[in-house]
Amino acid sequence: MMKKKLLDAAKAAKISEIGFVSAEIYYDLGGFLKNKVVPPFAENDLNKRINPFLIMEKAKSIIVILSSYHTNSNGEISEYARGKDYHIVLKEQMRRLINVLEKNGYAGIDFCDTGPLNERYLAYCAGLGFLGKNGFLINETYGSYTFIGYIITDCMLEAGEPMRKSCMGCEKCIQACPGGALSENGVDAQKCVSYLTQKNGHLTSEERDIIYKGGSVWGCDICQQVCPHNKYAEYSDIYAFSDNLISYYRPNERISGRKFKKMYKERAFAWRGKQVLERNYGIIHEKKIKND
Ligand code: B12
Ligand code: SF4
Ligand code: SF4
Repeated sequence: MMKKKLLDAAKAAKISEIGFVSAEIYYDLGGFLKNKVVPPFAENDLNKRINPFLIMEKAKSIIVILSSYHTNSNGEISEYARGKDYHIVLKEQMRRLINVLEKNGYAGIDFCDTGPLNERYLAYCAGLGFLGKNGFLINETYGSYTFIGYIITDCMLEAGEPMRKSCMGCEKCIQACPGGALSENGVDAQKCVSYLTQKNGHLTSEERDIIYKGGSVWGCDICQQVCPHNKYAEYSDIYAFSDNLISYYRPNERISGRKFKKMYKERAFAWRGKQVLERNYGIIHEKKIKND
């Protein structure tokens, strides 16, 4: 009954996929994470990363959503950041599910990207996809071009089944990665273009070189572009991700840092500010400029 209502609301909100996980302490994830370096932007406290009861004491289930952002576009801004900021979009989508929960006397707390639990793990457990050697949760319809969000709720919902399969294992992603960030151990964030284009402060010459090789002013899509599982990935039908795209950024001296923030306040590429973006632009275009 509740599931049907949630599935209907998810369809109306254009959520690409929805799944369910039981709320428990995820000891298997804990064992996996304890041997990994905590990457920048991730929660440091291992207990918080595996325990949903620290967020909602009476949690029974977790609703996991995928929202596809793939479009037929090219550019120097990574695909995930070309449309409206995904934090805003998924929050709005999840609000519609929380309304259904609340109308029926239940509570829901939503997260996308910034919460402590590991989102790829939750999506995997919910049966929404399998894991790639590039680190991604790969969905059979939308490939890896999806954002993940989750709602912790006190409503009991029957959990899904993990797919228990993994990617084709061709290793094209490992070979193509410009920073050599991918290995059997997963992603080394310190060598990942995506992280380096978001890093502020000083960059070493090696780090600048990795950004140059990546050729992107923000984020990186290379390990997704080469993946055979993305060959037939469906395009997004979520208007916020398919329309009004910004795929290139050019430095503009006439725009102040404050104006930049205002202009791009709903864009995920703008959170580090104008200087970082223009630094990246300089790095990827510097050789071209020198040769002109
Ligand atoms: C920190 C972070 C980063 C860091 C570090 C990336 C990394 N791979 O660790 C940086 C800045 C580099 C980054 C980059 C990107 N990120 Co990021 N990032 C995160 C964040 C906030 C935490 C990730 C984390 O804890 N990493 C630690 C490692 C160990 O975990 P993991 O790779 O997330 O997932 C592992 C576990 O889930 C485990 N696992 C999965 N299933 C199972 C099952 C069992 C039984 C076990 C034991 C383990 C297990 O295997 C996974 C792969 O190693 C998450 C949001 C979140 N809270 O989860 C988003 C997230 C992973 N990022 C996302 C995206 C979109 C990106 C970029 C594509 C952005 C871009 N285009 O530039 C790149 C992709 C780089 C890559 N190849 O992974 C999406 C991924 C969506 C998807 N379909 O997979 C997420 C989920 C955000 C979101 N809400 O959608 N990111
Ligand atoms: S996002 Fe780019 S740099 Fe990071 S692991 Fe993938 S290919 Fe390598
Ligand atoms: S490129 Fe190959 S090895 Fe990498 S995730 Fe895709 S199928 Fe797996």
